[in-house]
Amino acid sequence: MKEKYYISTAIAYTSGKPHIGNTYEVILADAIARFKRAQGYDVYFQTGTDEHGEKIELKAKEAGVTPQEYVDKVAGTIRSIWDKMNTSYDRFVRTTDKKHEEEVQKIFKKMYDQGDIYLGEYKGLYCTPCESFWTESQLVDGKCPDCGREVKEAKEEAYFFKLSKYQDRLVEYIESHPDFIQPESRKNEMLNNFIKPGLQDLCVSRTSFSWGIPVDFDPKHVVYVWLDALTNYITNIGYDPDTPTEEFQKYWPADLHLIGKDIIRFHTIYWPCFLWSLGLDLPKKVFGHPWLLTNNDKIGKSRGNAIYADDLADLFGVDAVRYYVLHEIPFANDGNLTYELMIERYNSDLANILGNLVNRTISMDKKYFDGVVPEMGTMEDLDEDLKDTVSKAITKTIDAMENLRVADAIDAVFEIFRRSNKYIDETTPWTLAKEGKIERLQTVIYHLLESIRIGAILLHSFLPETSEKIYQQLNTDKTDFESIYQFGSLESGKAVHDPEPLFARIDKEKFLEGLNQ
Ligand code: ME8
Repeated sequence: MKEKYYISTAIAYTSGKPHIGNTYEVILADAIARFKRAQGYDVYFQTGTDEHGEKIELKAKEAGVTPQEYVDKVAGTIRSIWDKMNTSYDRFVRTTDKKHEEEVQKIFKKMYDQGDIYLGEYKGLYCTPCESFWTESQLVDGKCPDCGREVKEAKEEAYFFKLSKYQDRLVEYIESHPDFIQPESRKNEMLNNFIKPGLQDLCVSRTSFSWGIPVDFDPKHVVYVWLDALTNYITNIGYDPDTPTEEFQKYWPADLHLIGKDIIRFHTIYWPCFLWSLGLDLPKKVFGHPWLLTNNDKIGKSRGNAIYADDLADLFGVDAVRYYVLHEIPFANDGNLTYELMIERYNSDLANILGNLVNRTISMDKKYFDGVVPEMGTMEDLDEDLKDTVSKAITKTIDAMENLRVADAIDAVFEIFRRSNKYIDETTPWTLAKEGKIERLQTVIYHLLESIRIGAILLHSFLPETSEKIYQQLNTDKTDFESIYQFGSLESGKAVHDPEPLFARIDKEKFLEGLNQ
């Protein structure tokens, strides 16, 4: 029996086309999901769209279409971008799915019946874009602390969830489960800034607009969008308050909720309490990844500085975009994206270190051995050293992935390619050829080809298309993850295919000029 691994992303708002920051999250989840699959886990990877709320109702009105028409269109765009970026999700969920809506109504009723939800009146300051009520003291310069926009006074009859009831349990849980919130700094922020100062009961219904899931026993209310959205993690794997399915029993609790740093609060305060109210276990880990900035500025759909993944992919290729975002956003600090940086990384890492290595190696095998993969032969110190680098890189990559340090994992894989390039300089195959040291030349070429094969297998979760191209050029079937542990698995005697450049160098000046036209 394979061990299960349930990974989810946040579900994206269907208020507009997702920018490269939103898309980064799905690429990150995809890399983790692919890596786990390669390691033999039974992975379930869920993503999707968050489609209710006042903001979307307003957007639809502006566009002169019904909210459903509006979200259908945007959800389609979102899914097509996730697909274009080659993300291997198992299920794309939408909060307007009938089944989800029915389950949310049942969940709300269950919480009400057992006294965790009660009817009261809400007075507060409301930020429409964020769908959040704030107290005076939470505002920053009189504006919404999350997005910096105006808030408005709002008052309504509303249902409340008894968050306060769970405060002590939540503090105790977070303190006794140090891995629950990652990175660690976020855990302290949640405990000290939000939970310990006191949890107030949470308003979980709205009457001021109608684009939401109606409370079935009081239909002038719609369910608060965050209660609706958070439950996506269980309703879509077969949760039902009366009869949970086998799928649910198998996959819940989730192993990882991957979300951005701005919504950790919802996932580590509201969500645990909702789950406890339903008598369910908490997800094992919530990882609030840092943000991607463009030109060191926050990306905002309305700020006019949004860069989109599909546009970048058209310019640089899908894998180059995946490489950039996965590599440039470290574990706990924001990353930055500009066209200049993207071109620099592309040229230095993808074209030079990886592309050239593969190209040079395959070409040398063609030139010296008609493309036939030679025997490994007798190893010398330099070969042992290369093999050792490969084996250390494998361990480093796996450790980094275990700790969700994806940028470090990519660096570890690239150590193989860097070392291989150095190995070419050290062994100078062209001199061996000139001096007729054919056996030595065979060993060297074999070591290069084999290091590339192992590197490509490790790279597969991050740059799947590129890895496939490398497998194709090496003409090997030895691409299973287990085979990375057997240095020497590449089949001697078979012929490689023609070398094809993986990443053509970009002329920065010309490229930027072209962009500005
Ligand atoms: O928050 N860099 O949806 P969303 C990296 N519907 N990640 C970013 C980012 C950036 N610049 N900007 C946003 C929502 N994100 C809710 C989630 S889950 C039950 C409901 C991340 O479309 C953001 O943190 O605004 C979130 O995890 C995801 O993109 C979708 O954001």
